[in-house]
Amino acid sequence: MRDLNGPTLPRRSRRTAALLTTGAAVTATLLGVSSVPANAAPTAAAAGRSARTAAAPDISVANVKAHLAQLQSIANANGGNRAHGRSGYKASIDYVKGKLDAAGFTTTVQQFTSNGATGYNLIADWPGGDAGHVVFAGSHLDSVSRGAGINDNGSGSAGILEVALTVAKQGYKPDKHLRFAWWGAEELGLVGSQNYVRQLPAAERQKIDAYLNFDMIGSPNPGYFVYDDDPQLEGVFKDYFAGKNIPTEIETEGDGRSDHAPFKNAGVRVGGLFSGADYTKSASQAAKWGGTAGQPFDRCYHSSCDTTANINDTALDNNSDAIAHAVWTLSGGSTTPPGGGKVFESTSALDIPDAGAAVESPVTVGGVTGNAPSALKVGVDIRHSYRGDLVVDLVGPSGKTYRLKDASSNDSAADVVATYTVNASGEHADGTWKLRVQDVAAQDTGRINGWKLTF
Ligand code: DTR
Ligand code: ZN
Ligand code: ZN
Repeated sequence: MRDLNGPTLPRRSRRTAALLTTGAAVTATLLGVSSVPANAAPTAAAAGRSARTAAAPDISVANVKAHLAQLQSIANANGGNRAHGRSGYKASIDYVKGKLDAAGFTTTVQQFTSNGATGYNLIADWPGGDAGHVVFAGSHLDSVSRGAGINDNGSGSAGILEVALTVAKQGYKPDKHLRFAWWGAEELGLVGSQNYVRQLPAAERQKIDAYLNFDMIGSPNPGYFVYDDDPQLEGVFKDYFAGKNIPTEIETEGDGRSDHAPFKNAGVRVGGLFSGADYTKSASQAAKWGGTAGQPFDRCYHSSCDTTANINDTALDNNSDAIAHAVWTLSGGSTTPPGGGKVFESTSALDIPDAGAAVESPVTVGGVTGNAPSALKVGVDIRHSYRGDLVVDLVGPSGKTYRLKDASSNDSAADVVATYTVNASGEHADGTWKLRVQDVAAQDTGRINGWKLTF
């Protein structure tokens, strides 16, 4: 380790261990580099990586609330609501779709007509998994015309959106196929979900192992209600909450009152969560859940005060995490990275001009689903007589630059042979990545021997 307080030596004679630059998004470790055959093609991951069923990750309630803030802004900019047939609803669909498209989902917008207005369902499929077994999570995205509908049902919509985006960020590889949906015109009578189920061929319907519905999951005076339509699905949620010491009750007021009904009527197993609407919280419920007895679970139900202020963050957080638990548990997947550990590398040597312009060595990635992982490994092999002269960056397919190593005037050691870990989850994995190296000081020269990306 370089002695930070050591004597300042003349530049040429200093031989100090270097501190590799680490940053928030990048960490580095020094590793030997195995020799690689010239022009190696992308090599598959080491055979036999065992997939293991992964525990669900925590869902960021801050991210869920950020989606709610976006939906509130949309309502504010569109006459105060996000109702069927109004501009605020289509803007809501566009927002959710944009996030999912960027994360690598396959999205479909299904149109229908109700009350003389065009309605929209948004369906998002996570590529991969057994198409014969679908785990399906849905929420209605429309509000009533009286207000922004942040708890009813921005909360459910934002919760499943963040679960879906977390699937992508984690590079989750489910054994079963994952599908998510945001329904239109639920408030007009489950119109969007009924339209979807009605047009679904029986063979496709039979592939749905479970439909999970989330309509109001952040009520300000919350209860923890679990749908009791299917004992196994009810158990998945009840076990989760039991593990968190959160008591639950079965949901008794909802039969037929939300988008799970068309699926249930078509013979699909359904489950879901609910934090309560206009019914009143009893004293015994307040004793176990907190909140206010004698008051509705959501006093702003179907009212103009159903805004971002009408959310209980703890309920939103707990329910979003419970959704992730159910999705991961029911789909039985693994956390193998989206690329399955695939390596893409360049073994082309490239000279680095002394005190000159940056050079770039490209690597093209293909066949990796979704976005790059939050722990993308970048292995570099740079030979140079004074590595303190070098600035090293990774450039993603989007053009975004990730700093791997800064120049350092007192790092006189030779060569940069290291593996960096970069949070590149904002990038599509497929595309051309570049290693950019610049020599910013005179008198020493070197070259890029090669570099590689491991997904
Ligand atoms: N019908 C839903 C709200 C609602 C009322 N009771 C339940 C029970 C289960 C799910 C949802 C609901 C709406 O207004 O959107
Ligand atoms: Zn409603
Ligand atoms: Zn609702």
